[in-house]
Amino acid sequence: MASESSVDDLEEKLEETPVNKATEKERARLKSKIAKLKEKQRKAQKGTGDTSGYAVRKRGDATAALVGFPSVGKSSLLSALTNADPETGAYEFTTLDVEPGTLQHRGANIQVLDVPGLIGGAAQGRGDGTQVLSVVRNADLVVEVFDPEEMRVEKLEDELRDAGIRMDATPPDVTVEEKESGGISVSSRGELDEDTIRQMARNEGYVNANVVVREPVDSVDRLVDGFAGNRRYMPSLRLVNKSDGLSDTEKKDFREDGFLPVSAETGENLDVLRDRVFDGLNLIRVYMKRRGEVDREEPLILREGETVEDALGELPGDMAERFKSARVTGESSDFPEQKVGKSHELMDEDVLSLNLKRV
Ligand SMILES: Nc1nc2c(ncn2[C@@H]2O[C@H](COP(=O)(O)OP(=O)(O)OP(=O)(O)O)[C@@H](O)[C@H]2O)c(=O)[nH]1
Ligand SMILES: [Mg+2]
Repeated sequence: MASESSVDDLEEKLEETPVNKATEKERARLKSKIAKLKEKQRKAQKGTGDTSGYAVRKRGDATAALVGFPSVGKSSLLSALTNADPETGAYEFTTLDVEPGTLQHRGANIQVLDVPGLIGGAAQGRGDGTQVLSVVRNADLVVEVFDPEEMRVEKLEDELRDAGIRMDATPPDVTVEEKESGGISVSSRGELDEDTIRQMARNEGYVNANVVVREPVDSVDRLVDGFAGNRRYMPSLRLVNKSDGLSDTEKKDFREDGFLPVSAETGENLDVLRDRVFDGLNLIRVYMKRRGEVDREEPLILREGETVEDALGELPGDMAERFKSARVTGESSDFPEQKVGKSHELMDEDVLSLNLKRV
C-alpha cells in the first residue's frame, strides 16, 4: 500500500481511485482522512484556532471581510467604501495587518475588514494565512476580490474551503448521538450507501451511535462536513476589481459568470456593491413610527428573520416588559397597520409602531 502520511499522498490516491459505486467507501475513507489531516495542520499553526493573531474587534451591525490574493485592490476598495485610509501600493503585500473601516449604508454601520493578501497554501499557514483566514471566518460575509488579469478563483476558494469556510451553503443536517451499546445505526434520506456512512462514523471514532442524516446528502464531502461540525457557513460575494480597464463585453461576461465588476479607482458599481453587501449580510431596515411620525433617518438594523421581539431588544429601555402590541405596515404585513404580536417576523423597510404600557 502506498504511503498515506501526507495530504498529497492521499489526494494522489483519491485521484487514482475511479468514481463508481464499488469504490464509494474507499473514496469516503480517503476524503475523511484528507479532511482530518488538513484540520490537524491548520490547528498545528501557531496562534490559530478561532482566536486570531490579529486584533480586530467586531463593531457595528455586521462585518464583511475583503479577501483575495495580493494587489487585487482590497485596500483600495476599503478606502473607496469606508472612512478608513489604508495604505495601498503597486507592490504585493502592502497590507500587513487587518485594517477595519466602517461603511455607512442604508442606516447601517457595516464593519469592512481589509486583510493581508493570501498566497497559495494559506490555509496550511503559509504567509500568515491561517490567521488571515480565521479573521475571515469570524466575519459575517466573505467578499472575494479578483484582478481581471489573474482570476485564480478556484485557488482562492480552495484556500477558503481548507480553512473550513463553506460559502453560500446551509449546514448539512446530520446528527450523531452517542449511545452505550448496539454499534452504529444509520438512518439516512441520502443517496449514500448506509454502509459507507457507517464506516465514516467509525473513521470518526464512533463505536456506538445513532447517525441521522435528515437531508438527501449525495456527496461524501458534505457528510465529512456534517461529522466535523466545525465548519463555518457564510454568504459570499465575488468581485472583479479594476473594471476601468475592461471593455463592456468583458464586463458583461463577468457579470454572467456571477462576478460584479467594480472599480475602486473610478467608483464604478460601488453603489451596487454597497447594496449587495447590505443584502448579502441579510440586514433589514425597520422604521419606527412614534406619535404618527415615521423615522426614516435612523432605521433599526435587524437581520432577516428577526421578529418584533428582536426589535424590542434593540431599543433602549425595557420595551419587552411594557409591550402590549405592535402595528406593522410593509412587506411583512397583509395590510397597512396590521396588528401583530412579538413573534411577527419583520422585513426590510417595514414601518413598526409599538403600543406600550405606561410606566
Ligand atoms: N486600474 C485600477 N487599479 C487599481 C484599482 N484598485 C487598485 N488598483 C491598483 O492596484 C494596486 C494594488 O492595490 P491595493 O489596494 O494596494 O491592493 P491590495 O489587494 O490591498 O494588495 P495587498 O495589500 O498587497 O494584498 C495599486 O497600485 C492600486 O493603485 C482599480 O480599481 N483600478
Ligand atoms: Mg492591501
